[in-house]
Amino acid sequence: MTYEPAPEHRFTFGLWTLGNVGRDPFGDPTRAALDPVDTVGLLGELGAWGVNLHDNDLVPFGASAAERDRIVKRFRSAVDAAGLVVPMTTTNLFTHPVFKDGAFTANDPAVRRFALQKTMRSIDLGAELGASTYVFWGGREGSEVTAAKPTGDAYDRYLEALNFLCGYVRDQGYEMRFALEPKPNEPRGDSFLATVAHALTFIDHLDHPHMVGVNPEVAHETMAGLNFVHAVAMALWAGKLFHIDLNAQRMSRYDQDFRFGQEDLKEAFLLVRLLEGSGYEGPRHFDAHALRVEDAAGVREFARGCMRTYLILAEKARELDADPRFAEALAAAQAPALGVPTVGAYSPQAARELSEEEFDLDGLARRGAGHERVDQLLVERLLGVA
Ligand code: DIG
Ligand code: MN
Ligand code: MN
Repeated sequence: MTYEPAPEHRFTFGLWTLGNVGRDPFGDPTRAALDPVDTVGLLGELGAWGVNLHDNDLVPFGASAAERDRIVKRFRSAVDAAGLVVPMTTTNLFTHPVFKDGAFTANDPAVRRFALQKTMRSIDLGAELGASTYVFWGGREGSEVTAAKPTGDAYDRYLEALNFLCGYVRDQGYEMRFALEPKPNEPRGDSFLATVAHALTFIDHLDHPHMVGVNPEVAHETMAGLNFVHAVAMALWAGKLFHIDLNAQRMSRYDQDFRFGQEDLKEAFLLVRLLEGSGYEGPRHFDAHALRVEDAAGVREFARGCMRTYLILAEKARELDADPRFAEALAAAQAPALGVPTVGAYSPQAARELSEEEFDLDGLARRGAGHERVDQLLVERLLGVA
């Protein structure tokens, strides 16, 4: 296999990823900004399927309607010329100082109303570009002083905003679903939708929960010290994996947004194996950027690396699952038995039978679980010695 990315792999990048200029909290940009049209051309060359964007990645904040239309028309033709699609768009509700205390959860109602207005316009842009998924990352939706932002009220305002915007999409007749992107903190001290679990709970309270899913990001659950594969598996189990942000991250550090596979390779492998085996047909979106130390050539290397690593890991997952020794090890670990119902639906008879059942507890306690062999075979596959 050549590991050459192609559109059928559904790899996407945001304009902000290849266009990352290398700024960090302690340093100025190390790279020139990229014209979105150039980014689109580069993605087409590299074999990506699509390109994503925040409204202001393309249309500068405060641009006139005429300027906005000119920019969008130019972008649209570049996307078409490169043979790409725009599967996802989102709103920048975090850069402008007006959002310093939040957007949908700003204490000031005028800021909240402006955030909704900006998002409606950005949703219109997404629909115009053909996006079927609209992401909400609440970068500023959080607090540093808990007492200054009553948390229950914040959830009420967040819910009100999402309900209003679901109503807007339905009213406009847009074929669009929303994906909430959790993150535990940064830039705010603590974010309101911190993890996939927070987001799934929140979705249940919406007027139209079927319209809303999640966009889990590797770095974000990892920052919180959580198992990202579990988070994605729960989103799939709930039928709510509408999108995914792939990158790499070391635990308990600020969001690093590293190249996919740059850190925990086993977790990246297990994630690719889960996605490829789950029937998930959405974009494989790399919300990541080249290291600040890189130049334009390094940015290309970064983008190629994200996609190549994904394809290599997908091949290794297929090889592992085709290896009879692995199937044998899984059987010895009773992995297939976890897929068998324990008792099935409740009935008085089932309860009676269960209460009369006897167990060989010592025998059960003595039984080895066989997990070491499962993991060693996986590790040896990854190390290329299988
Ligand atoms: C950060 O991880 C966020 C923003 O880049 C964007 O709103 C979203 C889309 O993937 N991810
Ligand atoms: Mn991130
Ligand atoms: Mn993201």
